[in-house]
Amino acid sequence: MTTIQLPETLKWGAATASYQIEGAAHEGGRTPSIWDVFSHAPGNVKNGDTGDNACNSYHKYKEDVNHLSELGVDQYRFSISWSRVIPQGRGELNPEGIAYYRNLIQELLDHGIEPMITLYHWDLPQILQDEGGWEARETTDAFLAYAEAMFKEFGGQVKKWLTINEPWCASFLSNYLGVHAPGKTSLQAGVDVAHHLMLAHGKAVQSFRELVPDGEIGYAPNLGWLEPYSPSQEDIDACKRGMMWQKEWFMDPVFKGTYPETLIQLFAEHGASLNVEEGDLEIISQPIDLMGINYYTGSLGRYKEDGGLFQVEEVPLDERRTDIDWPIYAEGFYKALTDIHQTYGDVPIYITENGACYNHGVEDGRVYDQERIDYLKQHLTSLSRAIEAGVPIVGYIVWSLLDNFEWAEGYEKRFGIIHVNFETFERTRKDSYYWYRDTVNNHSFEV
Ligand code: IFM
Repeated sequence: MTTIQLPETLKWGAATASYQIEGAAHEGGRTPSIWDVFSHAPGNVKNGDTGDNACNSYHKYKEDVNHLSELGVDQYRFSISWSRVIPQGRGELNPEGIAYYRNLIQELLDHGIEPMITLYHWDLPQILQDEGGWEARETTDAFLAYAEAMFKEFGGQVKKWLTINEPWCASFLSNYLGVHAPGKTSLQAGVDVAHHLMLAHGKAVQSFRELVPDGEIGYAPNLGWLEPYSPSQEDIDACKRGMMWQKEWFMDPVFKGTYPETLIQLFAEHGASLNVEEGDLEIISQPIDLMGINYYTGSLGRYKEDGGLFQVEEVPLDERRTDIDWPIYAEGFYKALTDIHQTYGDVPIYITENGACYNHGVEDGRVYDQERIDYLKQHLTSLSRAIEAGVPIVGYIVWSLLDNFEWAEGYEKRFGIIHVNFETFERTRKDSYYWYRDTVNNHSFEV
């Protein structure tokens, strides 16, 4: 047995997102988001699942905060449903929506848990989608107004903020690959949405400085790791191109004020142009206070002539995969973190998401999810090595507190450390909940 010791100063947390847990889709003055419309259209989500009820956290938030409190975490990362607080997308605030988040925040603070708010975790009000959604530049101003309203409402109590969750998913996965809402399949739409999300991020950061001067703000891109299949230059270059789509495309504009030329050209070869107006990159490259990283998986990458846009195919490292079929690659977590540090410097890093999908059910009141514990141990070991290597990691936030609506996969895929019965909404703490509680309390675990 070896003890993995993590710094006493490391902040621990658990994360969720509004559409995935709240339910109450038609209550409290909320209007539909793009995910309501997308999930209700046949064929988009497995088993026809929707987020109408999700975990019913809208009504059960006090119970959820109690689970967090007994878990012993320092922070809870949740997102605000834009269409719950501003039902028309722009303009008037909805007092019931505001009250819901105000109560949640107060409940957290009363239990000594620091709230961390994500402004955009993919649930754009449908009313704005009908006006062009993120493909329209005007949506960045609607987002700015929404962000400013939230800073004014909650900035007095909430000091940690994230603008956009996983901009790659909200742009390319949703508008080019068509897997997520709004389900488009146009590369041009993907490129436009990606740029507008980053512009919206920059505008919100600018305004945050005035409205919450004592707060900290960042964003939370997702990152996988591609390890070259062989030392051949072809495989190395293919991996670089593949990584660039998630890494440089979404990080260079923030940290360097540029987009990677290689991808601009590649997109152009496939008929999509990057439309940047004067001043956009200055806005996007506002200094941020914290960098969120969402890491789940990695693979070997091999050059393939007909391997899609980037001519790379993913080759799994071995047979180990989670129940969502994602290869497990904890070494890639270490490599991704040290690589980000080397490329972008000393910005404080939060792991804003890391976790595993295993679909265990409840047996005699217990959930035996040793596989999730193993996954977390492997990834926290990599995290500890990255900290030792000098990467300024300040927090680790597990995904997720609760089993929830896993987007296009519906309710079958379970990421929670707490099991949720989606008919009764009963919560059952999994073995991983107790393991995480001990790890959080001791700042260490055994391997
Ligand atoms: O459930 C999602 C989350 O909303 C964003 N990051 C990845 C998670 C697992 O797929």
